[in-house]
Amino acid sequence: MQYTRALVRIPASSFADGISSADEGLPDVPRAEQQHRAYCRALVDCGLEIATLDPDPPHPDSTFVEDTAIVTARGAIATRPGAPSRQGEVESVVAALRRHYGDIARITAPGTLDGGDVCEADGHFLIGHSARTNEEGARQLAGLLEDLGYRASLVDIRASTGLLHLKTGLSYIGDGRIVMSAEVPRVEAFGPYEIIAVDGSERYAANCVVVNDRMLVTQGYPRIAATLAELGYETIALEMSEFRKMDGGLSCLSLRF
Ligand code: CIR
Repeated sequence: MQYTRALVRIPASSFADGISSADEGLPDVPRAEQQHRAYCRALVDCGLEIATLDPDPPHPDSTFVEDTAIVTARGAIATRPGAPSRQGEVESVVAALRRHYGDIARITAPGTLDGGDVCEADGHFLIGHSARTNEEGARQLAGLLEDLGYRASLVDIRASTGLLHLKTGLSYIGDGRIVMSAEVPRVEAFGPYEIIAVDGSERYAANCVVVNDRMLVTQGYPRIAATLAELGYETIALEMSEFRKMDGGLSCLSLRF
């Protein structure tokens, strides 16, 4: 799908107070802001018009806007994030999306769902059942997507404790291909796809983002970069050190539509 817009949010001054399981130290906020600016420039280079939300200091994880909504060519759905500290991030994103979408459907209690658990592969949505997205949330989303004419499959990743979200471990890169780390269970839902395996030493690089004719990848992962170059993808490598410290990857930093 060709994207024309992206929604992002500048990291908050409180960014270092967010949730993290990474044992990599605290992020440097000015450096995170700098990396975020480079990320936004890359999206502009991919042809997108960017809407930027102001920082939201009461919500330290709010720069990870991907978790708050599912945006598709046919409609948008507001999520109900699994971490209670993140549920207050949703309304300001919904207000911004209203400029582009009519009615925005919602995941409702007791369902929980993080956008990082949702991967669109050309009209088929893979939905991770994770520590953040419960079965009720995943089923609500599948139903809402089916109402929009899409198909959906659930992928249970609860046993893969190294994966915060489904997209921590995989990315759909077009042409029927999924880039995937070894931590993702090889379930039937992946049957139709060609799997591009990410080396164990480069598992963070499994989260990458195709934007129109280019692909955003994380800098510093030469094996997957070489594989993607061989397959003919034009990549833009971005430094993500400060977001990695907070368990975030490239896809988490924007909603693209
Ligand atoms: C969190 O734990 O919610 C944030 N620190 C990281 C969220 C990353 N989001 C994503 O992978 N979609």
